[in-house]
Amino acid sequence: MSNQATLSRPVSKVDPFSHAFLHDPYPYHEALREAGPVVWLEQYGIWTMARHEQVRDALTDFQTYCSSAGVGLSDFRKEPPWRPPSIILEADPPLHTRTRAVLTRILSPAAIRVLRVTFDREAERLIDRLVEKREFDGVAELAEAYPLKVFPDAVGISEEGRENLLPYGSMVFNSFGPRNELFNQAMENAGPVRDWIMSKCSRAVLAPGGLGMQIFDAVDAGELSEAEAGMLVRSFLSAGIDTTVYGLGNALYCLASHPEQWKILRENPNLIRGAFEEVLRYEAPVQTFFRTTTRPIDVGGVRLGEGEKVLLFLAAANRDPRRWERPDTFDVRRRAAGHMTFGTGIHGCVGQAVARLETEAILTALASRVASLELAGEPKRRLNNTLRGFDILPLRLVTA
Ligand code: OVV
Repeated sequence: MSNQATLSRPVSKVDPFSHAFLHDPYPYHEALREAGPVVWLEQYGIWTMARHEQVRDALTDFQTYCSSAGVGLSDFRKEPPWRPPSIILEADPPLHTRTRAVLTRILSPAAIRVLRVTFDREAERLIDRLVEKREFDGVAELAEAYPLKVFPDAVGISEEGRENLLPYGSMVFNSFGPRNELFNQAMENAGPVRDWIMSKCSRAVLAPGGLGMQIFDAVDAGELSEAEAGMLVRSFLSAGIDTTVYGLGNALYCLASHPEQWKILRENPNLIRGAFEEVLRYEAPVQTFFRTTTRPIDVGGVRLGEGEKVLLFLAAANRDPRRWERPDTFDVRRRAAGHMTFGTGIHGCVGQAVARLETEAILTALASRVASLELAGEPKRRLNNTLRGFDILPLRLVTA
């Protein structure tokens, strides 16, 4: 006979990867938060956490909630991963500690200050062009165009073939979900896309001085093997593009659809940094990550077993009324620090300063030139098993 906790565990029939959920997740988030501190998803036979306290606690307890069994639905101990696991994202200490130290150094505040010069100049150039154009697609012409220029340049990869970067990101982030239609679509051209990515990860093809070559410098210093360095370049190319594309797109959407908030930013450009944090809280470009339990654990009176998958709803934690006042209000003056979109703990986003740099560069260039930022048509969503954002975002810029 099952024990009391098992009998009383909260359950839900929702599919967090269905089109209905991905189109408008917020009512489902609320239902999952209200169902309990941890909820059993019958459809997948996994747990989920949607409250801020439990999501944060799980992310902080890397010994109980491990990453080495994969941070998607698939359990690497039960089925082979679709690609060799990331040696930072899908790793636990001590491997994670060693690889993380290298990327933390390469993405340090001093390194970001060096990047800022180029990132600001490229943002100004692009915004000048778009201001002249007046109407354009905020996804293809801005949210994609800018990260696809500045980040691969910073890593130091060739111009040729960069059109493979977004399809690869789509593969990576859809693969954290179930083998559904979104996954299958993303994987349609997987072979050539994966081969191109891997061909860009070796010492021989990376520009001297770039973020990629700096990883290989750590080989010479005895911190990594040559193969590990290539795998960390792969991590840059996996994690560094789509995340910022969706984040920048969501920032443009939030500001275009809240004109009073855009006005506040124009009048107080010092609020731009906090405004991006609010975008990340309110429309999280990364909605979820999984962990796997390494031992039985009690969560708010509910017993989880060992080796169980737990879906952490970062985006639901970001709107938990237990943590936030007026959680469903987009407010650029809010103190949004504490949102879970970059995660937290030892796996907290190592590239978050690059993400902030990119968005601040674009929003600063916009705020100094543009009086109004308007939707010029109906935005269209691009669904993804992990990411939330747009396929098309018609925008109109009116100069000051
Ligand atoms: C944070 C993140 C997302 C996707 C891929 C990776 C990391 C990676 O390390 O490959």
